[in-house]
Amino acid sequence: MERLSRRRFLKISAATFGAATAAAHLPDALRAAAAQGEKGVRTVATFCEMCFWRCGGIAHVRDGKLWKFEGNPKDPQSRGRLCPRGTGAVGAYYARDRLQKPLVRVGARGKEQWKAVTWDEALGYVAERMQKIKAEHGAEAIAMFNHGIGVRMLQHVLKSYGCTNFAGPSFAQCRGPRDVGFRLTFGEDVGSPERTDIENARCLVLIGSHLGENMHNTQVQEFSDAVGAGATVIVVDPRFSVAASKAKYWLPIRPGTDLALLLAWMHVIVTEKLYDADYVAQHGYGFEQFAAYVQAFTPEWAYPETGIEPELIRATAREMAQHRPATLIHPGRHVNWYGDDAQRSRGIALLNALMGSWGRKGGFFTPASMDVPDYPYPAYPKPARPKLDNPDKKYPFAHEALTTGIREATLSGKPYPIKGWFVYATNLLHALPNEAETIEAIRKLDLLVVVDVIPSEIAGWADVVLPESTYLERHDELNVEFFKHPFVSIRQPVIESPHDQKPNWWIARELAVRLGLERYYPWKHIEEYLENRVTGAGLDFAQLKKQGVIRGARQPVFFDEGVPAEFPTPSGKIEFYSTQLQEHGFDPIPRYTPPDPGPAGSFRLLYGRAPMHSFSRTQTNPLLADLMRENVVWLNAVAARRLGLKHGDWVRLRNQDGVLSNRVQVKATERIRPDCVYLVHGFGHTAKGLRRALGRGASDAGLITRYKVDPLMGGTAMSVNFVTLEPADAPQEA
Ligand SMILES: Nc1nc2c(c(=O)[nH]1)N[C@H]1C(S)=C(S)[C@@H](COP(=O)(O)OP(=O)(O)OC[C@H]3O[C@@H](n4cnc5c(=O)[nH]c(N)nc54)[C@H](O)[C@@H]3O)O[C@H]1N2
Ligand SMILES: Nc1nc2c(c(=O)[nH]1)N[C@H]1C(S)=C(S)[C@@H](COP(=O)(O)OP(=O)(O)OC[C@H]3O[C@@H](n4cnc5c(=O)[nH]c(N)nc54)[C@H](O)[C@@H]3O)O[C@H]1N2
Ligand code: SF4
Ligand SMILES: [Mo]
Repeated sequence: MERLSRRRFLKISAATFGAATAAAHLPDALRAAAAQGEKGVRTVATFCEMCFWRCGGIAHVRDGKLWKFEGNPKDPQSRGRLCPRGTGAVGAYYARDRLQKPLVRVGARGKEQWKAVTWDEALGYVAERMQKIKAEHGAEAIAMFNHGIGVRMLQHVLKSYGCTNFAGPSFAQCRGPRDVGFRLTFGEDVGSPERTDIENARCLVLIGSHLGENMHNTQVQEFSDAVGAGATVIVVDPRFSVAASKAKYWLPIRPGTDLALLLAWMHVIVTEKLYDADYVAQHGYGFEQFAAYVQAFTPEWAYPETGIEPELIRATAREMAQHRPATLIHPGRHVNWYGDDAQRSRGIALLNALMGSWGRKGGFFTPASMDVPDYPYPAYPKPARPKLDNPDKKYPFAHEALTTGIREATLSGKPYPIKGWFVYATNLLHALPNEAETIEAIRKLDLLVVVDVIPSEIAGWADVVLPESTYLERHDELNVEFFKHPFVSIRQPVIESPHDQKPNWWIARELAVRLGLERYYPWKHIEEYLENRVTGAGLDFAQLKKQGVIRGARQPVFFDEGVPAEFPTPSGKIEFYSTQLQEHGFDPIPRYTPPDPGPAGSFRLLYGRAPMHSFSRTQTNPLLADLMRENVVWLNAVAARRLGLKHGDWVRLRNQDGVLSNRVQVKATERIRPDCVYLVHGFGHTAKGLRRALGRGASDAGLITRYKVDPLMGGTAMSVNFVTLEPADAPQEA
């Protein structure tokens, strides 16, 4: 789950409105509307879940049929506009490849042979298996993998049951290293949504962050505002990304050498005294050691590493300094690349510190949230054993649970056995590196339950598959976001589920009843839960349901506006030199290690996003598949010629361990360096039920058999795989 943990927030009390009205339960209203043969247009305000940004939108139903989903102008994240994926919401509802009924496995695991059962049978079976695992191994032996806001409700039942091992790929496979690097430096995370003030930046530096392909909505809109206002954009990427096409400088860096560039930039800025000296003097700790350390890393030193000309390094460093403090070196989000990722992120944090951009307009703001009380649940039982994803704090700076740590423990049975996995909204076979390891871990289980909306690869390995209603068909936990503008938003059903799908809260509650945990459910319908929280905050529940979002008053978010400049690090300052790292035997100031060049004649495999798809979840969405049916492999045009390949030729990729991909077309282009190739993530599906996507494109995940683990925080770096290209036959035309 993309949540913030220990960040300082400006909590505000919401304005008090009139007493809330008891609401009609929308599902009943929907059923009534449908039964009467609904006519005309009806709208419902809710929020998107095509990714984790949670944009507010307005769904339109016309003559009883789901028609369209548009941005909600009241919502500060969507600002009235959705990204291409968000507008594809309707396709998630109409997709023919949806899970329709609960399924229980009949064949061998992974064979995708099922018996359709009733919810009562499915949940009864799950409850019985859970009780058995608890009796034999303890409740901690059931772990949960999860992603997205929907999981809160299922976590509640599992925590009530005594489970303690919960993890999502958003930490060890996504933003973890970045949040650790920034925490070590400023004492706080970057968070999600990121606390970046892109709209006011005068100079924006994007290191791999491919905004425009990475479609996180507010960031893309702010990026376009900043470009429109004449901000200088500097893009560092081995590939000429969409963002690079808007940039004044494109630095086509040799993959894996960004820390060398960062050190050289800091060298220029320190030796030419271009940094914000007052800010550094007032807030910095260990600057002298840092300044002495960066002396060695001249642009000439960095040149053979990065391939970036020394004069270009100098020019870009000076350009950054010219616009400070409104110079934002974007921290990125998916940063699990090479294994030194937390230290590279720390390098980015330090460069921002030199610019004085933390806490400043055009840099990083301090997010604010509405003060919405939790639901007054009874206390959870105390787990008998501690979490096992990071035993003995092997990764001392991991501040969230590690998915891959749970996988490892499942494989080894240590420090205690894990016998059950509950998987909610994460396709582990595409999300975790090394599929074979995941499958081996699954083989050790007594129970694998998957809650999904489509028959994904991970669902294919389940013992029980529970079909969830898509987000336009359900309520969810409230979205109390930490953002530049404090707000609360609500998800509510727009239309009934087309088959026997159920929402997460219903599944969780029904499971609780079967586990004898009713006492943890003082409410019967989620609206009671939501109303309790919303009215507890002094907000009008009816108004929230009508508008979809309630905004609080804008609060100070910058130091200049009165936010105290506090840094919850051990020194209470911005740590140019980290004694914490030193005490744990790590480099107190980031050290560069050159990346492994890989086998001769092979290309480093890089991957990223396409604007119209989210991970591995949207390829069966008819609307989004129409925009991009399969991925292609980006290959440098000169390298292609050398290999005798033309644009449009079909190839398969073979990785260093012999794994062969599905066939994919070559995109021969000058827009990528000759030492790497690039795939959009999420394609190359193998699950039989994903008829629209099956066998289309190549899976980056399948080729990521190797990964490097970040020693600070346990993140799994995945850009350490190499491929060669083999000619393949073109597919037969249908
Ligand atoms: N459309 C769409 N948007 C999304 C998502 C989605 O699924 N679909 N997912 C969202 C999520 S959860 C995340 S985490 C973000 C991820 O998006 P980002 O954080 O922006 O990016 P990454 O996926 O880390 O990086 C991909 C880019 O890094 C470049 N790159 C690869 N190796 C290197 C290198 O060594 N150095 C440098 N400087 N660049 C390199 C690639 O060429 C590519 O342009 O996207 C978010 N936005
Ligand atoms: N090889 C490779 N691995 C990666 C990445 C990469 O770029 N390449 N990116 C990494 C990053 S940044 C991230 S954040 C993670 C993302 O990892 P995941 O969040 O696991 O992403 P998805 O592949 O979209 O898998 C989501 C699953 O949830 C299901 N789902 C979608 N909506 C719902 C819903 O409403 N309810 C339920 N119950 N299920 C739903 C989808 O059908 C799908 O099976 O992956 C990481 N791993
Ligand atoms: S960024 Fe796009 S997909 Fe993500 S929540 Fe917003 S509209 Fe939906
Ligand atoms: Mo991510």
